[in-house]
Amino acid sequence: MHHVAERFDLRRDIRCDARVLSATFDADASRWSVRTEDGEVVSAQFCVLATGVLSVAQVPAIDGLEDFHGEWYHTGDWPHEGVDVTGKRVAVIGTGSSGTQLIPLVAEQAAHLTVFQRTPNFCMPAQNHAMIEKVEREWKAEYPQRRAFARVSGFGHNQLSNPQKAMEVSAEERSAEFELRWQLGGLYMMRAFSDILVDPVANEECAEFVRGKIREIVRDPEVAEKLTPRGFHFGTKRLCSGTGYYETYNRDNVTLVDVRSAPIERITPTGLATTEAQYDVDVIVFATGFDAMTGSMLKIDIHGVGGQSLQEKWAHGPRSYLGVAPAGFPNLFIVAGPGSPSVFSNMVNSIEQHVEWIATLIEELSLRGLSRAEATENAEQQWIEHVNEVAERTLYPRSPNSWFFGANTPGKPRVFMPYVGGVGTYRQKADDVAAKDYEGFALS
Ligand code: NA7
Repeated sequence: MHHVAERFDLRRDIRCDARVLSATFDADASRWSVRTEDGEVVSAQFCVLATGVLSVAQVPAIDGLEDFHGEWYHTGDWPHEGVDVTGKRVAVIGTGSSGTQLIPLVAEQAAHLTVFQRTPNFCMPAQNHAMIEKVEREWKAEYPQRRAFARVSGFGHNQLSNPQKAMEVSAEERSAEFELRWQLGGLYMMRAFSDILVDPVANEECAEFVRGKIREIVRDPEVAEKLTPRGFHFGTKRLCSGTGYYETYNRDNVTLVDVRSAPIERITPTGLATTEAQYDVDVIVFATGFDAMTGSMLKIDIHGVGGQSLQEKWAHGPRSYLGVAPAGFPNLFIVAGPGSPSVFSNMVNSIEQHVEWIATLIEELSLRGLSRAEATENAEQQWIEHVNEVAERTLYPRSPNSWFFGANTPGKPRVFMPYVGGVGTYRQKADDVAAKDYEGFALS
């Protein structure tokens, strides 16, 4: 980043430590007025919200935290220095991606680790290891092809999808494919068969394979059972990927507490109290996730045409054309937000696509001597319907208890937010819009 900033002389255009409080559109001047916490006001023709989709850390409202005598942290707001849990009694709340990656490392250092689990999720082995020189050479030699493939792929990366359907092949072949994907690690399992996220029978086969792995790895059958995900489809809560996650529960210094059956009642000066027991700890780590996808944007007071606020417009869920441009908010663009592949893809790829697409639109306006682009209500509505229609073809709507739906944030409307039609398909649709003279936008 430093290299790029120097090389392209970008520093003069960057303000650091500038928290934006509001952005207001002035319809007469066709400009955005952006105000920072320091009171500075910047006038801009365009405003691009690149505020991130998993950037607003959420600490659950559990009574008593202010009275806790120990240290506490949120995984999404981790201090760069100064955290050392060596020899301490640690509580980790949450077993999503952050929890499953953090827990094995904390267990190695802590005197004792108590994990407070509400919903067990599926955790794949990350299979991280030191880079093998030959592999690195091969990958680098193929960078252009790999990048080109990723751009048109379903999820924006190079993980090959198996085109077969799960129940088309024999039980042995199915098992071999699942085993191969387990060995490859990370999120490869999602692409073991083409219908894993569509056919409940295929999905259950995959889920059962992973449940078998948990039973194999975790020595205490009761603990294994507690760790076993049930009641939602495999992959419909964001799949986790960690190193030695299930193995960690074989350690003597790790205890798993099921807070679904005995919820956390309060935080006490010395630890946590569930409805069943008190757990004294020195450190509490909240691995409890984020106000996902919309949180960072709705924290800014954004007003478009006629003074309408984004909060009002999105009161029942986020709305925008292509996930990029909310109608009623001219010259405002969103990078990798709801209604686009976003968290449902390799984020880097999706961010690049949006940045290039938005930059091209801005350039096009300037070349034509125009000053304003605004999505029409009609185009926005049709896009929302398309996003929902595509989601309906998958198993996601059947398991709405995830942050994809905003289910982890109290009071948030339950709407499935990402576009699951595929990264390549999305890119094509966005390019078609541009090729058809920005169909669905009013340019003026
Ligand atoms: P996630 O995936 O939202 O996981 C948060 C975890 O914290 C999850 O297990 C939650 O259980 C749990 N949680 C949240 N609130 C509570 C309370 N009040 N009590 C007990 N447990 C709670 O966040 P991550 O940071 O792990 O990952 C975010 C994304 O980053 C991830 O999906 C990847 O895309 C990368 P729940 O499942 O809600 O019952």
